[in-house]
Amino acid sequence: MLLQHRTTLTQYLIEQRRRFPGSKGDFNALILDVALACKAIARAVAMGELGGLYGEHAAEAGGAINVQGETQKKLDVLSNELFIRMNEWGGHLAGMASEEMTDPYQIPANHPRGKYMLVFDPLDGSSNIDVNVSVGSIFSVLRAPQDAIDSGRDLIEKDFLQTGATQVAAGYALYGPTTMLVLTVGNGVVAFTLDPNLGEFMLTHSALKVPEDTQEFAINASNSRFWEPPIKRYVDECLAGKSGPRAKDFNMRWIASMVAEAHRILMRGGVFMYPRDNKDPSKAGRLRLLYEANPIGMIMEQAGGRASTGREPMLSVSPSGLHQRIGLVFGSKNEVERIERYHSEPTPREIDNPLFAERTLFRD
Ligand code: AFP
Repeated sequence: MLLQHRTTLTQYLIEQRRRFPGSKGDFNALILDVALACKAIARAVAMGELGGLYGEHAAEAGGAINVQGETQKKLDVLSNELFIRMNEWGGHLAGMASEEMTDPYQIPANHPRGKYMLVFDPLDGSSNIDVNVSVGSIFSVLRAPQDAIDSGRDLIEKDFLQTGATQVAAGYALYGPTTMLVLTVGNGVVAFTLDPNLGEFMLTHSALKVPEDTQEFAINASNSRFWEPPIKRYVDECLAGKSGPRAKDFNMRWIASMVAEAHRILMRGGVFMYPRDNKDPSKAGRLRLLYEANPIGMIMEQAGGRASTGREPMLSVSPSGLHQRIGLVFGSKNEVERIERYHSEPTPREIDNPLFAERTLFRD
């Protein structure tokens, strides 16, 4: 690969920064620190069993030395530590929040504090680690409240409870056959592929757009008995294919690693559903709003797709808690809008009239 024909992540960020002449470069430096954390996680994931970093068994791996020179840790805990270590010292953050930490992470007193907040799921899909299926990291950048920026005070949960529409940037790293970084800074969606020889993220996809239509849906069908009627109606119509109301056949995918699903949808369209269901009525969904649904939602909307709870746009949801769960539907705009429409209209009662049964000339 000839470097002179490629744009690096650093170059892309500097070119984007020129839109804001007054900016000091803090934001760019933050994104580069996040990218470094993702590169370190990519190396740890790539080591797999050789690094003794696999999921539940890590503790019994005999305490082998991990990539940080510390006692062995589960990979998702190590990924969290990498995000913290790479981002706490730069002076760009007022604080952080992570799926792996109950409370907000306060920037240590020996480091300066900045104006952004970093919210992340350091390793999403980690139940796939031991079976070598793609996993990812998801991150969201918010602006800290002005009083926190002015005073340098510790952050509290409430500071993070901003709607997804206020995100300054969002992205994910995908640890797959290649390591990729997908990013939006509010001006469309771009993707970088890690050149392992240079250790640089190189721009490989600019102006990514989610196709507005699709014939591919993703949902964990084993939960179908718990779905609400609008989701059941949508999936049944997809399964009915050409002979049903959609008059076209659909394909189904379920990787159980949302970052991999999101990337497939970003590249070729599709619709992802992890809806609120009645499997566990105490849970408003499986996925988390602040560090999964909102960042993926910003990426999808910036790429011309759509992200929704099924009933309202994801990015307008007012968060009620740092680890709030929520039902999530995202992907091709026309499909997500159809699902929202099904949630807003009465579900046609089950039509079991024989007149509507499958017609056949051949007796059983
Ligand atoms: P893990 O991080 O626990 O593997 O969960 C992954 C995830 O949050 C998301 O990435 C998947 O889309 C979803 O859960 C898979 O859920 P099911 O295991 O219920 O299919």
